Amino acid sequence: MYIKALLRCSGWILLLSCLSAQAQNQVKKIGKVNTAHISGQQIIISAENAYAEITVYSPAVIRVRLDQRPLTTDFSYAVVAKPTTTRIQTSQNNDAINVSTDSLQLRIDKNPFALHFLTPSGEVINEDEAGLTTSWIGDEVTTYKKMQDGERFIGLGEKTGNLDRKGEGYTNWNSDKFGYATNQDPIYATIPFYIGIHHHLNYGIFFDNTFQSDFNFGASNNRFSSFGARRGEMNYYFIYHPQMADIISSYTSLTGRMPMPPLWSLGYQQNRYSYYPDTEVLRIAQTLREKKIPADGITLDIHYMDAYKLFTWNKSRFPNPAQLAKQLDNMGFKLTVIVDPGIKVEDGYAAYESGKKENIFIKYSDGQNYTGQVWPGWCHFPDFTTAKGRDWWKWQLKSYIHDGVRGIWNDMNEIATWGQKMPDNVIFGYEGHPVTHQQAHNIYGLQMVRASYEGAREELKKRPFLLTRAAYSGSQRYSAIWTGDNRAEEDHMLLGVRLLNSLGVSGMAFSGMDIGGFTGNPTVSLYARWMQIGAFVPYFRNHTGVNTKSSEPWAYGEEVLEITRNYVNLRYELLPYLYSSMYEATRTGMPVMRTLALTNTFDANVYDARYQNQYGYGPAFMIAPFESTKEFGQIYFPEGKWYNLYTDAVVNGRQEMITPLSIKTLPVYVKESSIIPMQSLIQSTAEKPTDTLFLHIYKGNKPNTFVYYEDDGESFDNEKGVFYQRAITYSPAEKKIVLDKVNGSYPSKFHHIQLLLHGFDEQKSISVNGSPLALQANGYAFLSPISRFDPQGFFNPAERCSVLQATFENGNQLINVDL
Ligand code: NBV
Repeated sequence: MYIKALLRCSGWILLLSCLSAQAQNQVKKIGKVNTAHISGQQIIISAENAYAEITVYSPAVIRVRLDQRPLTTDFSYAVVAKPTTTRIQTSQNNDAINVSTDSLQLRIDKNPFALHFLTPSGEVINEDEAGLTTSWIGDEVTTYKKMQDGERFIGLGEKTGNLDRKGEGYTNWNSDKFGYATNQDPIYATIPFYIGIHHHLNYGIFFDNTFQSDFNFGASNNRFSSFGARRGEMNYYFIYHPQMADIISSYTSLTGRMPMPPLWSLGYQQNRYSYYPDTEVLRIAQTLREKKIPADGITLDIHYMDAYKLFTWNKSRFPNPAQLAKQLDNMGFKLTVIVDPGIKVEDGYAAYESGKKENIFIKYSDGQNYTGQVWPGWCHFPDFTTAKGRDWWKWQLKSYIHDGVRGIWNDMNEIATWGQKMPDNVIFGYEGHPVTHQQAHNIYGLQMVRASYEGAREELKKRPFLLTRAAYSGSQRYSAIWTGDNRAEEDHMLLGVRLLNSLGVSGMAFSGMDIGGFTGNPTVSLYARWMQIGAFVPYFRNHTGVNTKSSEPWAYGEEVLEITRNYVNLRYELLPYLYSSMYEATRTGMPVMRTLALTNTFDANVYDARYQNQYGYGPAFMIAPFESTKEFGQIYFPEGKWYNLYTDAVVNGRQEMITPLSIKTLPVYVKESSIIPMQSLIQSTAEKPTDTLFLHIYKGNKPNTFVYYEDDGESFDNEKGVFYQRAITYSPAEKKIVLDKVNGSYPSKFHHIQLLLHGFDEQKSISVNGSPLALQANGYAFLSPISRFDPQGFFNPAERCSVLQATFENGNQLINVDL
């Protein structure tokens, strides 16, 4: 009897579990809309198999939430914006609900549920693929979008491969990938935001789901693009603007923008894994000064610690860190140190004891602290998803700031552990709503840099510099990012350019790569070319792995030293331009490194494999990077007129050109009508330039405005209006250059302005606020000749730019220059 009952019962259990296993293996669709309520800017839908909430965030941004369970209040580490009051129109009939803003329309089909995003005039921007729309397989959710004719895809942050991601698929799961291959995926960061481009339209989609996610841009299918995640809600923001720059601006208004970085972090940074002891660090600093390579930073890698134990110093290598930091500071260098999240499990080790006592480590589901192995051995890891964990970290971090450290380099925060298989049943506090590793993994790095930034900022009371390897959307609010353990190979250098360009369109404006390559040793020419490119990336740091050759600028011979000096010098002379471009990133999210697709979105050539590495450095420059082994390079010049930086020779746009290459110069071009502020050469940002701002203007046919920005470069007074900001406008039609009146209360360090006019050959004089001023001819050179090595030279000193120049006083009032 008992056995019979048991058998019957187990049969039921078997049947039920069989049914549920079957359901897990079915594709479940949303089905028909049962009810739809329009309430203000929100539409709440209950459908056959799912629930939806659609919210208008702004005229250009609509959020879509879908789940199999009723939707409740949710939470995001990435999104910092709330919906803004937006004028919308809605209507509803049996077939559809229509929503329109001033910028776009959304049609929600009712049977079955499907979304269509349209321009105000009714063109399809993006729509669900009929028949597939959004569906679930078990808990895994995916949204399928119709692949539009000729559609291209860019973005998704730090993803390898081509600029145009069409035909590829990608996974987001922050991963430590030492010496990654040029097509490896995933690597360190998750930025689930991409831009789709077709038929003169472009749009952005930000899929805010932190579980492992997958994007498919037509990989192994010819029907759809899709995005989905292992679990969690379908939760995306649809963004439409006619211009890509505005899409990036809307995306960064959702996820936040970078704060103004400390000026020193834009100078050259020297690093290796690892410089020690302290005398070696000082020797490197001293040699940079002696060899006249301008530099601002030295970074200490893991060997500064005692047995890799965080928040300690190896006392035999660094007996007096505060004194070292002071000595470096006196020489114009700032110190950055690496921090890893792993806290060594060792009785008596202060950070371990205190972390244990404060109970701030992540735990298995049974409450035991999770232990994983990293550099110091077995470690526990702080829970950065709780205020308590972050506060603990902030408090620990203060010791570095006390010692004079100004930069915090956050490594291994994917979390990376030996074995690379952190268990899923590790629990994270998630601001009071505990979740598993599956949900917290991709945001661990983001929360770590949040804690590091806040801790350093609180203690320093000035701008700290933060660098991170792992990231999620929103990391830009706290930290710069670098692309991890690249290889000292030609194709890796070019991949690095694409990674940074992609990070740029994905909201991460402050980025860098290991210049020179992390694993292996670059050839002499590769080193030289990489250093040239480095001068045109936002975070310019030379770094190399343990057991590699020395990688300082003098390690590759005299000629390379001169080449490097030339470009680092140029970097420093261009700091007013770079700083202003960074300011633009803080205001609008516009990256400093700009794929040509950003402003030439519908020009097929910019996606061509031959030209996809070309990029803009701020609004004025186009860099054409090539392998150092090439003797000729084919360059595409997009629409407009382009000046060769070194000679001022003009090339008309919309054409390809083959140009001879030399390792002495990196091909750099300046867009017509550009406005480029420069300063005299300094050896570090601690040194003051002369009090003349050199303002280069390139003759062109297009009106152009550049917003010039200055502040003290280190404090937060800029947040209180203590800055110097002025729009500089060049209007070719009116033959005018206008320096608008200054905003802000910071006094400029430049009392004079020297105008340098490129391409204005006929001009004899100008008038400044009505007073005539004669122009002087000048042979201007952006680089010094490397004459010793090439007397007749590729870079011929005779081939200088012929500029006309005049100097006048700088003041805060409007300055009107008539040409
Ligand atoms: O801390 C050592 C390295 C560091 O130099 C590198 O930049 C990081 O990406 N770190 C990884 C640890 C592991 C290196 C094999």
